[in-house]
Amino acid sequence: MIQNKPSFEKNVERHSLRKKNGSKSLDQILLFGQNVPSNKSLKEWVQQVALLTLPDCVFWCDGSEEEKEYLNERAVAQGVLIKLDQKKWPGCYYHHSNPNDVARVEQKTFICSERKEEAGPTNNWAEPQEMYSKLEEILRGSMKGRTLYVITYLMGPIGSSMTRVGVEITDSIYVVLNMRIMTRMGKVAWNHLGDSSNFNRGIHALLDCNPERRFICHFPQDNTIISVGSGYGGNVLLGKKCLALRIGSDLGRREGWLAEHMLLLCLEDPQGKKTYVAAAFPSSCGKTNFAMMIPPANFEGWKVTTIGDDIAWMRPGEDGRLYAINPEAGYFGVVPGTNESSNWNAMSMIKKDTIFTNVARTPDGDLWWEGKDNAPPLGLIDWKGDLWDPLSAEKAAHPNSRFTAPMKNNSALAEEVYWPEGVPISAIIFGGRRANTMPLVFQAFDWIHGVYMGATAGSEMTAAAAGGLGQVRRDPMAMLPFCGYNMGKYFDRWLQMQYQIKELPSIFHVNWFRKDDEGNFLWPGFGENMRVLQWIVERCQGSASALETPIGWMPSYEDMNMDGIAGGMTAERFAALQKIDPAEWKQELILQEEFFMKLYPDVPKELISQRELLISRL
Ligand code: SAT
Ligand code: MN
Repeated sequence: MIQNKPSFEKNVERHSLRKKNGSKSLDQILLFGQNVPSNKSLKEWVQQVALLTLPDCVFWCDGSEEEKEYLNERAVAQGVLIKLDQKKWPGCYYHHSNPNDVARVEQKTFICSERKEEAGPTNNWAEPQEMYSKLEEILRGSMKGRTLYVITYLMGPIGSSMTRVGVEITDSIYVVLNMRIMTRMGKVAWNHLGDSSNFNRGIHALLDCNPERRFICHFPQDNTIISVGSGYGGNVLLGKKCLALRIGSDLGRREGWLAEHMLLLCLEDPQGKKTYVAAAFPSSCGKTNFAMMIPPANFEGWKVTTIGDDIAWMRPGEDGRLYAINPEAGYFGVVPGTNESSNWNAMSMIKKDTIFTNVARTPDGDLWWEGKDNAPPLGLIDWKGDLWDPLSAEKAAHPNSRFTAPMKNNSALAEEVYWPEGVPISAIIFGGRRANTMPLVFQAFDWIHGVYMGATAGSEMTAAAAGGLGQVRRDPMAMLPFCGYNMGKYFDRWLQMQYQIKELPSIFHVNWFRKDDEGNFLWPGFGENMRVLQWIVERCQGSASALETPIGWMPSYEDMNMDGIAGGMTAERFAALQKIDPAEWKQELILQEEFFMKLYPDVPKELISQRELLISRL
């Protein structure tokens, strides 16, 4: 068991919990932790959950360094984490997940709003009381022999009026250590919460990790989340997709703001002028790489810094502009393909204090993944924990293997990430992974047209969600799996923004993934995406020109800075990248219509007429 007891384990407090009904065992709960917050509603709720789940002890996480050391040791002793070679990977740990539990499960994700129409046709809905009863049965006694951890955390910068408090109860030490990186956790959140009972209530129980008993349920009317049967990030780090997006979008609907699946970056031009950009891409389409981009060598004086890589909360500011914060404090990024040239910043960031999940490792504590700089070392152990055969077709690292790294280790971190009021957004970018149809870049004519572009965006499915790999599906604003209410109403919320904001951001669409007839990518991507960003920024500043086309404003070859681009770029190749193919657009419009039909009758009429206008222009 644990060799070195932390100082606070010596002064364990014994706390008596009297049971209301004569169910077995729990008379005493051990309270770990140097401090316990004084908040009465928080304590009462934790007690209720403990009486239901019957853990051996309750551990109140205070977020201290000492606690982190203790939990890491405890996780290693339990076999949940493997300590990596600390010379090569200081402060880094490794986790194998259950092979049946490696991605978000959208079929098992529910929005349990009071009425089915509130969840809308794109979400799974369940009647809230039925779901509560079912989950209560599943949770009953589920933490026997285990520790119940209480994670009090902030989504948002300290001192921000946008910041929300969440409390996640979990019996997974892996979740605690990840949440510690992904959020501002412990005392800082107790202080922010004070005596208020206004916090998101999240319960997570690992159970036996059985896909049959895996449910990720949201109760927006109660600001509550219950997730059982999974240990995978997106399903169990409840602050992230569950609170910051699904519950968050619903809060935004009621309160007049937007919770978005967007990265946030700051672009500084050689004159020192800063432009803030928000960009929505579906999971595993390169958001983290884009948010940490290093401009090509000849972009002297240009600087990109990261505010967020996954989630943005955006609200109208007093000056009439749209302000955004990143509610998170860390990155949960896809590992395969990360190397010094694809993402130098991420490579240096994940060298310390990082938790790796489902990459490949060696018995002596080194790591490897597909697309890392070096050849696989000998004796590699694959993501499932088996000796890897280099001749086999199996990947050594799971395609959705992840790093969890604190944002403070990102050498390109923008100071603005700590600003309580957030940053004013000038450009919003929508994108997806499309082998055809979608040009490299175009700009919306106006806000409504831009909302239509986002609402009809499609993308090929990736390994971040179980099933459907490679199929194109509509993924409006990259929010299909994350919108906590009726998608048609969500489009309305976007349209409403035009009345709340005086200086509306310009809206763009990008596609880094277009291919030629032989299946080769037409665009080099990664740092070269800076060329597209430059045009976008100059469009916002009114200094770049563009051609009017049926689908929007487009740069000509001359409008783009192609000096020194990797692999070269001829005018012909650029034309292929930007081509508007009538046959492909015909197909696209059919798919859009199918999607709108699915959302009927809640698609705003403005968007239907945008589609008609597009047809007539084409
Ligand atoms: O697994 S997560 O949902 O957190 C990441 C993603 O799919 O975007
Ligand atoms: Mn994401």
